[in-house]
Amino acid sequence: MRVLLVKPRPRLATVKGLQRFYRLEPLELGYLAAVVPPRHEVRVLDLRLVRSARRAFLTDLARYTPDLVAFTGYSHESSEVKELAALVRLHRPAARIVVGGHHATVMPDDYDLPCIDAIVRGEGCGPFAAILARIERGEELTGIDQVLVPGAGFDPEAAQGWPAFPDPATLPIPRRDLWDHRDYFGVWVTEQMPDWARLFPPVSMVRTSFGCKMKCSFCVVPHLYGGHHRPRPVESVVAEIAALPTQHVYFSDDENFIDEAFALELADGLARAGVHKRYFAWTRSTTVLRSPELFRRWREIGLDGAFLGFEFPSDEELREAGKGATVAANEQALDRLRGIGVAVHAAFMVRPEHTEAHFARLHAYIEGLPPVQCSFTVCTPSPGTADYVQIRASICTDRPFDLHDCMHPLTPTALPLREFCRLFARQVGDAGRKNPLRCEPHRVRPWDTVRAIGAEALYSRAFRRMYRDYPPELWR
Ligand code: B12
Ligand code: SF4
Repeated sequence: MRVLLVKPRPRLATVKGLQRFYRLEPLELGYLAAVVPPRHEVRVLDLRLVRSARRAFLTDLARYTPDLVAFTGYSHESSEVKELAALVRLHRPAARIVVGGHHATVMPDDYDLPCIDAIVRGEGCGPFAAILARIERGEELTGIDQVLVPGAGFDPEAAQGWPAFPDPATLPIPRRDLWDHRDYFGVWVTEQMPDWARLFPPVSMVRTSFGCKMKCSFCVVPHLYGGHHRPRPVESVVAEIAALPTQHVYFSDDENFIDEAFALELADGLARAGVHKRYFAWTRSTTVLRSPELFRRWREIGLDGAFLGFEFPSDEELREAGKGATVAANEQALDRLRGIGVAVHAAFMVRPEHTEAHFARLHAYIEGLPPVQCSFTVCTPSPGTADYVQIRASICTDRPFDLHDCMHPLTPTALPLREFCRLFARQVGDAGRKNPLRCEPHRVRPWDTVRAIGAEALYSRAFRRMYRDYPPELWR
């Protein structure tokens, strides 16, 4: 069999803007490829890499003539996935079509369509291997764990609840030989950035664990993994990192250090194996404050940067969001990380109901912080959660999944939408000036400077024009 694994090209300018800073490996497809037996051929088609996604897709379909086409997709990519699946049905009617990924997990019924043969929820390796085996034997795809079959057999009951995650020790090492690692990069800002350091080095993505033990009310992760944090075996992660073709590693974990014992063991394992790489990881302020030694250890072995969810500039809002942290804790964590030489990427959220006064307060708060990279999202409940069901009646667009990038407000904004977008874009632009690269003198490669300025301009424009993604009657 010939198996084609496809990562769609996003449509939203906001996501395309983000991709100018981070275009990370299609790791999910590397995992799936790893369970395809060697007797079959497998190919990864990453449509983010091409200018004309449709043309590239149709060309690949005609040349590679796959027997099975499998798509991954976030919610904002779901319409694109459906259209590509319909093209497969039209041009290669005999090929089987499988969808998986985040949208399939949270909203499987949205993929209950005649152009799709199987919808996989949750971790895909086991179900995908089972699907391949069934197709090879010419059998039906019904009755496989975590797999829903569209059409008359679609089981709405099975689409409820959250799929169980397998033992992380059973997962394969992703196949990175199916893409060119030089196509993937991330903006790499460090404290005391060395002169002429590469700003956009090639980056690999590695998952060391699933889930998070915390239960922030706005976050889908506690739903996805049942409130558990499940690490992979340390030896397997060390071997994977040691074999990476890149020096820079972006961890795709939800919280890398929440299990202190595991994180320490991993740091020691990497050090013992003589692995010298640079790392970027996601964490929370309470973890940083609880485990200062752990972060010192990680700094020693190469931790350059950490993503820290500040979320809101007031304790009241943090309490309401169930974040379990305070403004003071966030600031202390920032100081502590900077103090040991770890650059912080502080993430903030705004809410659709925010007024000019909220934006002004957020602005003033960020102005008062020491040099720090900042990013912003709009707090939007995740499809598939009870919070989402609650807001569903007030969703202000008829295509909420297409706009679910955590940057487009889904419910009516208190400010006129165009004004909301203007203030949001201004906040993004102004916060750019807090970036350590801008605040402290560094010699940056000229081409990297041009690239960063261009990326920032496009990103900011995407936010300013975000209102155009809604019907005109909502703009004012
Ligand atoms: C790391 C990460 C990122 C990274 C890298 C993403 C990338 N690959 O380019 C960065 C920071 C760049 C990023 C960006 C964004 N992200 Co993000 N990200 C994550 C995070 C934390 C982990 C995703 C990951 O890569 N996991 C590792 C891989 C191996 O696991 P996986 O993707 O789950 O894949 C497994 C299964 O899903 C399944 N599977 C996947 N595809 C398929 C396909 C088939 C056929 C089958 C059978 C199975 C299958 O098997 C896979 C193998 O194990 C998740 C949260 C989470 N825990 O899921 C959010 C998350 C996926 N991101 C999200 C969003 C919204 C975004 C952004 C739009 C912007 C934003 N505001 O954060 C952008 C969009 C990027 C894009 N290109 O579209 C949302 C998606 C919500 C939704 N309903 O779609 C999530 C869930 C977080 C959230 N806020 O709710 N993200
Ligand atoms: S700490 Fe982060 S990953 Fe964990 S529940 Fe809160 S927001 Fe989600």
